[in-house]
Order: sequence, then structure tokens, then C-alpha cells
Amino acid sequence: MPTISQIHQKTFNFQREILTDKGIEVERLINVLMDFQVAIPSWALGAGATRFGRFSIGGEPRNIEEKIEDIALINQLTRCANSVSLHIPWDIPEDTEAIRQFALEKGIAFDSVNSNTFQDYGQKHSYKFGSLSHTKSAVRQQAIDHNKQVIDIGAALGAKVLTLWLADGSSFAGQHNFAKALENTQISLQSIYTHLPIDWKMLIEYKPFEPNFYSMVIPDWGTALLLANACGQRAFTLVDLGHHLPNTNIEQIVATLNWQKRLGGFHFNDSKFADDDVTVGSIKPFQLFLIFNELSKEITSNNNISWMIDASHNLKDPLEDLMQSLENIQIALAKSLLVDQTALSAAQAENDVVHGAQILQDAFETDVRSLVAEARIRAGGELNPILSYRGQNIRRNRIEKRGQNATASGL
Ligand code: PSV
Ligand code: MN
Repeated sequence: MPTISQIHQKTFNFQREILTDKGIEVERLINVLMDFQVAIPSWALGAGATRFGRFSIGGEPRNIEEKIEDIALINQLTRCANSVSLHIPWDIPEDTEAIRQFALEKGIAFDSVNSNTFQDYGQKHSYKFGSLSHTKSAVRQQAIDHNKQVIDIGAALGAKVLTLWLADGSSFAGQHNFAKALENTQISLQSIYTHLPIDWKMLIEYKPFEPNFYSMVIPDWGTALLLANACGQRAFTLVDLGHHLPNTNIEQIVATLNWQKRLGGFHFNDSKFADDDVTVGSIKPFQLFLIFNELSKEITSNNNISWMIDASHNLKDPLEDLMQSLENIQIALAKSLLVDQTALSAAQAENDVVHGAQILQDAFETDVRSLVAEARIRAGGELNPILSYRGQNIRRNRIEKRGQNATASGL
């Protein structure tokens, strides 16, 4: 019986030969995979929840240090998750310098910091009726000040990105003056933008519904772009895969934003219905591939998009789920790098619909798992991260150390 590493070697050699014959630069592709890094959010390491319950996974990280430990472990096994995205106030470091140092020692950098004005957590004014769009200036000012404070915390940690997602909106007709709410939001964002350090980006996330069900103040990419443009060149739109109505052509949105150079960040997850937050690539892998096809040129030219997994883990062990997501992201990226872009452009120019579709299908149907595994091994990761994670009984050890009922802050 051959070992898994012998099987890998055989499959990789075979795949390399076939792809090289087709004119693919396999070594270049592997290098791109090795460089591609996705941030892990501090709220995704515990059991998530639905409105109907939360089922603890056991051994969840109890503080930022333990969250960073979990991310460092994922990175050690996969070598493609070398940063953390912090949600404030779910994770406020008491001693920023000590946390920065701790993360550095574990090989983890701070990517973006996320503000939170969608919950009440003991602040003076309630966000029940909104934050940056609120009818009362005192509430808006409080939300602005919170975002500025988040920037300050992020700067002390070495982060360079502020991500904003607003739950602001209305659930009943007549509740909101749409234009006024948007105008308030724009003015608030412009104020936050003045506090942004010169080498920072501000990312504005959109979502068509939830928690408000009649209108959201920033429901779509167009509104987010409008607001980003009103702030300045360092404000961008962020696409979260779950924040679209069913059947939206997300790859087209990505292409449009890219064309305008206004795509600044990406939240990966997958969904059947809406913001289901399930494992990336688990339901619509072809869509993920088509999105990467729009982005592959940007990725190879090292552009500055911030990548993050924004998923929730109600059933699976979060660490295993994150590793599955990372693998699926790399698979989609690798497949997109197989697309013959010159031939695709020629087919599009000639309106050769069949050939264009065939080019994409050829790439999508190629089994790239051995290329992804090879990149991971060369970067110092594991051939099969989940197998290795299970083999080392990591969850059981975490439960012994942190307790069966340890609960992570976050969703
Ligand atoms: C909102 O649904 C969102 O996608 C935003 O990115 C939040 O920061 C994150 O989820 C966690 O609530
Ligand atoms: Mn998101």
C-alpha cells in the first residue's frame, strides 16, 4: 500500500507533466499559491450560532492570545493564513504592544480591524435605530468616535485596514428617510476617513438585508462605491460573498469594481440562500472559480486586496472548517490560473461563445489538488492538514487545557 506522500508525488508528477505539455508554467503557479494568504477573523474560531441556539465545540479560545494560537496552528498546518482580522469590541487587547509581540512570535500579523456599531455593549447611546446614519447626531458621533478608536488600536497593532459593516437600515416602510440616512452615513464616513493614517485603507461592506428587512442603508456595491468615492482614494468597496440576493452575478460585480480599481477587500464564505456563512466553495465552487477568474490578474500582479474568511461554524470544528475553506479557496485560485486568458479574450472578441465556455470549463474540470498540496508542502505545511490535526488530537488537547465549556467571544 503506497503512503499518502507517495500517492501525492505520483499525482503531482503526472499533473505537472500534463499541464506543462499544455503550456502552463507550473512552477509559477505554485509560487502564486505559496504567496497567497487569507486573514482569519477573530470571531470565527469558536462555535457560531443561529438565532435558535449555540452549540459549543469545546476548547474554544477564551481570549485574544488563544485565538492567535489557533490561527498560528492553522497557519502552521496550511501556510496560507498568516494574519488575523480583529473585531472590536469583541476582542479589545488590554496591552496592545504585548499582543502585537505575542502574535509576531507566532508568525501572525494583524490584517484589518473591524468596528462594531451593530450591537450595544455598554456604550452611552443605543444603536437600536442605527449608528453612522442615525437621526441623532450624538449617536452618530459616538459611532464615529468608536471607529476612530478602532483605527488607533489597529495602528498600535500594526494593522493597515479598517473594515466597516453597518447594520443600519429600516424594517418598516416609512421608518427611514432614505436619502437623509445615506447623507448622514456619508458625512460620518468622511469624518472617520480624516482619521485614517496615510498608509491605511478603509473598506466599506454592503449587504442587502439583515438585520433590517425593509431597507439597508448600504444595500449594494453601487452604494458602497458611491460612499467610498465620497471619502477618497483610500476608501474601497468590500465584497462579502454572502451579501447578495440569490443568483446575483457576483463575478460581474467583482469585474466592475476591479475595472474602477475600487475593490479593496473580500470576505469569503458560501451560501445556498443568503448570508449562510458556510464553508467557502462548499456549495457553489463554479461561482468561486469564476470570481477568481476575474481576480487572477490582480493576484499575480500582487495588488493590494485584503482577503478574509468570514464564516460561521455551527456544526463543524471551526479549525477544521477554516482549513477546508482555505483549501477550497486555493483550489479555485489554482484553477483560475489555468485559464488561457489570451485564448479567452480571442474567443470573446470573435463572439465564439462555445469556445469561451470550453476554455473556462477545461480549467474548472482540472484536478488541481496535488498542485495545492505541493505548494503547501514546499511552504512548510502539511500534505493533509486536517488529517494531521486529527492525528495530533488537537481538539481533545484544547478541551483538556481550556475546558469543555470554554466559549469564544464573537458571533
Ligand atoms: C456581517 O454580516 C459581516 O459579514 C460583517 O463582515 C461583520 O463584521 C461580520 O459579518 C461579523 O458579524
Ligand atoms: Mn463580512
